Amino acid sequence: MSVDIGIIGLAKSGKTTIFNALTKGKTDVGSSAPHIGIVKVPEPRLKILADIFQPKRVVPAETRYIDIGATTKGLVQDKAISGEFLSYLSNVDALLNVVRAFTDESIPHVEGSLDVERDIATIDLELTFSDLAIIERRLDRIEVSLKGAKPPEHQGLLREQATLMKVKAELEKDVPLRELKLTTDEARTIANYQFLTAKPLLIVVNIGEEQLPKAVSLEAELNSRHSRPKCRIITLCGKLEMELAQLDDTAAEGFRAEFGIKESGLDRTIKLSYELLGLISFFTIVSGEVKAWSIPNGTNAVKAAGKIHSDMERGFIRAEVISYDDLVKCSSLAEARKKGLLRLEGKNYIVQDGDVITFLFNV
Ligand SMILES: Nc1nc2c(ncn2[C@@H]2O[C@H](COP(=O)(O)OP(=O)(O)OP(=O)(O)O)[C@@H](O)[C@H]2O)c(=O)[nH]1
Ligand SMILES: [Mg+2]
Repeated sequence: MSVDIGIIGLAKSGKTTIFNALTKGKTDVGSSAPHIGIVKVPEPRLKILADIFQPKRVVPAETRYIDIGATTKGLVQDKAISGEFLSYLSNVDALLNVVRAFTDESIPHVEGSLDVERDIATIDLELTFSDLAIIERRLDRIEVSLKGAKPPEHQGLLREQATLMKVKAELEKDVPLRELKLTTDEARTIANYQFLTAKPLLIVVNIGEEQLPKAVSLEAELNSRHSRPKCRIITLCGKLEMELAQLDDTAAEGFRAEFGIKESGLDRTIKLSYELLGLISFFTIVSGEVKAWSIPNGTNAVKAAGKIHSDMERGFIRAEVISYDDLVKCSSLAEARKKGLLRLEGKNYIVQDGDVITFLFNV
């Protein structure tokens, strides 16, 4: 299963531009159908491993970005996100809200003026409305079901009702679900609904080229105001990043230096989404291929094997593991083996970021 990130935002905030930059794509800006693009997760350790192993192929981990092409007008229907967009959004793992900060007389802002804080709040409110609408519908249905329910079912319905009432009260106080501390039981109930305010949120403030010199201080200021759980904020210039994404790496590096941009805005966005989702990387080196894989922090070895192939999960025997740092120090697996740095781990071993793993399995 891939990691999916849904791009949202007000009309003409630069969603498709940033989608193109991230995916190095050439989708027409202005076109509105949902677009799906694959992004390779930047991973400097892959290059070092490739230098050591000289593989035939290097395969980075991937994240999917989905530009659902919705605007506020399309998004809000009876104060709730309409069905078609909601079906895309409820399946993503995180949301990326593009907020316009660039000025351009020829592209009127939907709200008539530029106001980053207002636009962030508008989208937050939309997500909240969407969740509240789902909760209200479900509460109505529970009310009806309770009338005819037998005791065991009755209990379950009452528990669900209590959980939904609790989160509804929080949403009404403008607290997104991602910030709530829930019991395991409550969290399980909530997970079934795939609420939008429960998803980690990355806010991308899309600045104009003329604002680039102030980008760092602007970002620090925004961060101080928006440092909330499971939420990150970043500034980047969508238009410039989209242009740079079409160049080769060396040329792009040169332009970045000219603009005083230290690190690619896209690499930062991808890394932040990764962090926000609590993802880590492990590596495999098999038949001439060095590959990186993404898994949620806390995944055990057998589940990690399943990420590669369901057969490997089913027939899992053992995992032979070495940390990236140890491997780099030894500069070959044979040398690491001699030094006793390769460990044999079982199903329940919790995979660590940077582990290099060989899975042993039955088919
Ligand atoms: N000057 C400037 N223009 C930008 C920037 N980002 C996007 N634009 C322009 O703003 C317009 C809208 O950009 P899109 O990427 O299509 O925005 P969108 O949010 O996908 O728009 P809709 O899908 O129609 O809601 C286009 O003409 C872009 O070229 C930027 O950083 N600077
Ligand atoms: Mg668009």
